[in-house]
Amino acid sequence: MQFIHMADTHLGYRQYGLSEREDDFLEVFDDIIEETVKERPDFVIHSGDLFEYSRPPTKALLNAQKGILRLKNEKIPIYATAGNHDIVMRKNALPPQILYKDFGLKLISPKNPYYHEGDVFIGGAPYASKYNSKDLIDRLEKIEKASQNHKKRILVLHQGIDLYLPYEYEIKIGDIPKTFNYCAFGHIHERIVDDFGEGKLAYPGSTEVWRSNELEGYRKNGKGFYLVDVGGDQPEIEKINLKLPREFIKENIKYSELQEEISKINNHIKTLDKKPILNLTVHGGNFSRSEVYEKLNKAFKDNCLSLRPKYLPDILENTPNLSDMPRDALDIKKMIRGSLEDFKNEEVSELATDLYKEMSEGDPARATDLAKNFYEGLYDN
Ligand SMILES: [Mn+2]
Repeated sequence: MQFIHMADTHLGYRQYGLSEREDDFLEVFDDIIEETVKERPDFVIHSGDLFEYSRPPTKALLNAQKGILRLKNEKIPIYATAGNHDIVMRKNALPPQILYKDFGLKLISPKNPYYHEGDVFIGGAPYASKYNSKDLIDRLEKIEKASQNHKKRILVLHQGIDLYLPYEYEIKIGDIPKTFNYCAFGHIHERIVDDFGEGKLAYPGSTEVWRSNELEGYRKNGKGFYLVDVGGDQPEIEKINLKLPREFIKENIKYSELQEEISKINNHIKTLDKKPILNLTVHGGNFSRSEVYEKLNKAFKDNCLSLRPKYLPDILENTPNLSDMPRDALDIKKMIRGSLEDFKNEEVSELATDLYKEMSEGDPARATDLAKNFYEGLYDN
């Protein structure tokens, strides 16, 4: 009994506002579907964040439809639950996955919390925020009960766990039932496989580089999905890596070696099929940003998709180092929560911290989406 476990495909994400990046995410999804058809698993599990937005662009919807229809034609069932990106802060809102019901997708939702695939039990819930974790824990109890008489039991969730995300979790590891053979998680974009309870707990990670801070994990552990065999006593998990369509080049360059490094990178770019994304940090020496920018732009404007330079001249190195300060001293989220205390509305303070996160280090378009969804949710209720 084999299945494919994937998550966090984020279809419709237009990274850096580039349509090429939107296409990269779609291409990776196509590749996963191709691989799936080759592997011929008994079924597929998608643990949430199929889409980047709760109202995805048509192109992303069509791409997902094409893939899911392909699985249907190959008689490979797919089970999916909604992640925080698929359904944003709207109680009882329907995630876009529901569109594919007639194309064979089985949505794991509060209405249909579990299914049976042969003698395998597949149960779970959509993403719940930290403030709804009590509801989630109640749900988990019921799902665990329903699973009891099945030989093999799979739990599908899209949540951050305190063990892996000590600052941004929604659920504690102790609150997850321990009697499942395989806990198929989504949400954390790194790959994680751990022993847990009677079986394994796994995050397959995102399928593309969604934020540039995922690069290190990608280089170390690859990106892709898991092929899981639950036939034996313990699940066997095979990590399947994909070749991503586009390279990210991330380099730290000493100002004194700028010319040399530019020609090295240019030589490397000549070997690539697609224009890469360049994350370059120039450091050391006293240089002007505009001078360095001119040089980089001249060297790379025609052969890279996006040039994202950072500058760290020596002069900055004398200013106090923020990372030396105690973490609490600069906990902006805590400060936002503190200043919103009078509202006594945790959803408002969650909205504020999410907006802060997206607007400072994330995606302004997503911030707009969050705000829109929040207000529409208010009017709906
Ligand atoms: Mn995600």
